[in-house]
Amino acid sequence: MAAGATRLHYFPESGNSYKLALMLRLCGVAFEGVWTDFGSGVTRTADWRASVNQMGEIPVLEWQGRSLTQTGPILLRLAEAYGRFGAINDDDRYAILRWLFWDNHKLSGYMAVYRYLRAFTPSPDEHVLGFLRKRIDDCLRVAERHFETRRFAIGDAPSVADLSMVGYLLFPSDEAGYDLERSHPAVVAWLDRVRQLDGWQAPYDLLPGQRLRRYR
Ligand SMILES: N[C@@H](CCC(=O)N[C@@H](CS)C(=O)NCC(=O)O)C(=O)O
Repeated sequence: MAAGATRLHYFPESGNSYKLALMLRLCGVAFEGVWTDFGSGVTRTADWRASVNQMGEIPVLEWQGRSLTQTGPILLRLAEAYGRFGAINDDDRYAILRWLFWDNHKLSGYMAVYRYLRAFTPSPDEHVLGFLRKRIDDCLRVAERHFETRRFAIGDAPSVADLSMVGYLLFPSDEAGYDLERSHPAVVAWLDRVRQLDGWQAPYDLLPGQRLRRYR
């Protein structure tokens, strides 16, 4: 294995960071967290973009001497490297990619923006929140149907697709304001199965440090 510490650039509220932290934790890989002052806008500065991530996004994973961004391909790479939560055949590979793309575009994509605006900004536009909420409702409907008949995203075994899709659903429910217990029992049962994976930890336990100001 190439030299170099495993370091995760994160902020505690980042569900995308949680996806990688959870994967590393479940694979038994120790990592150093690099708390990033997202709230102050550091990821928007030209300096940070030039030196850490040209895309201006958290998370960034320093791993085996490389600097990696975008959780989807990172999760696939870690799965390959550690032999956990990956595909065992071409159909699985396709299924994992299918749900990773869906999650990035839809479930996590909308949930991340909605929760951030709702809980961590002082005066979010109610029309924007309403639009996002409708999109999330539809995503959760898709997930609910899916988990009525499956234990995990692509079948009986957990994969990186699950670790991506749970990214924003395991934070305290008052942040996004969804009472999934009441509205989405199959999603909750799936989240419980993920919680039971050996080594599982909740987001704020895995990603400690100074928090963003809460407005709601
Ligand atoms: N598709 C990216 C999403 C990363 C992302 O959107 N990260 C958020 C924080 S959790 C961010 O840095 N947003 C800044 C922005 O969109 O300007 C991934 O999977 O890594």
